[in-house]
Amino acid sequence: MRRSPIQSKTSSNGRGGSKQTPRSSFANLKLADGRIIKFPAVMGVLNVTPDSFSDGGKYLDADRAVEHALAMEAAGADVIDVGGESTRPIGAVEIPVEVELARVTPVLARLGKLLRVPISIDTRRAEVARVALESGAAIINDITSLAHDPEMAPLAARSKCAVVLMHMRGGPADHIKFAHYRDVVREVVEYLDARARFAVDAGVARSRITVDPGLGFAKTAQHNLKLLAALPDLCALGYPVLVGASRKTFVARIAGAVANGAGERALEFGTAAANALSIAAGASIVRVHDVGAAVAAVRMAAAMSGRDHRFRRNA
Ligand code: PMM
Repeated sequence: MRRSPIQSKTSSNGRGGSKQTPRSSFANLKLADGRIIKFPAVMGVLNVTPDSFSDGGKYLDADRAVEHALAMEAAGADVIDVGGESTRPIGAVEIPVEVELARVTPVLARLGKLLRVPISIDTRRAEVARVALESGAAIINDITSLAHDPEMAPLAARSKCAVVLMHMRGGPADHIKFAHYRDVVREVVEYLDARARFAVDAGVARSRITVDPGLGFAKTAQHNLKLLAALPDLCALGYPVLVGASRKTFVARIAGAVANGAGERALEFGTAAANALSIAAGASIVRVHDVGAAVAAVRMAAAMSGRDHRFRRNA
């Protein structure tokens, strides 16, 4: 019998008795084209936007975007996530689909031919996802968990692409208004469970689904910390878990970027700590801006938590 998400909460998070190290049972993600993303994996972020929170405006120019994607691949990224719509917590502007398409299409067309690693498209719009899949993208990363656009789930099912289902509330421009929960862990776990069932009912294979707590999306720093502490509960849903902590406001606040003026280093090291601990807690993918630092953190965390077969104690 399938365990309910909340049963698994008390059995796996250390508060309910079990002392077992939480460990993801997923070795990899098999893509429809035969490529394999080995876990734990690093997803490099390529925001082709003028206003994304951390890197807005840097890669709006297609040449610079392509160059950066290739640099992230060379630094060890396992997948490149291309997005054309900003979701910054305050001040994100909703853009027409034509604008999103105009940003990502030229970049995707070139990357489809140049990159060896798979491409994921960060969009909630089926039209953008369709164009990306035609250019060779293999993953749809939908921050609305296929809920925004009714055409998204059928497209994912038809194309046999992988999907990332992320928790959020509200839209990219106003999610911060919805950061109110009775029990954030329970509500996020139940939401992702329901969205994964929805995807499966729509024809997406279970083996192609990854779930994501959506750090910073309708969440305060406290909510993000609770979700990070409860990653084993998310893993217990039975899907690989993706964590996107990279350079987010809560990392800056907690790591001291705002208070002590050591901005950049606090963000870098705060992000690396969040990535390492997420992998040690069972996450399978981290979504990051600084790929080189993340690869090192993820490798170390994987070896220390017994997830790197080369360094198992009895190997
Ligand atoms: N965060 C952002 C955008 N897309 N997708 C997933 N799956 N998970 C995330 O945490 C996530 C995302 C916003 O961050 P950015 O503006 O730095 O890309």
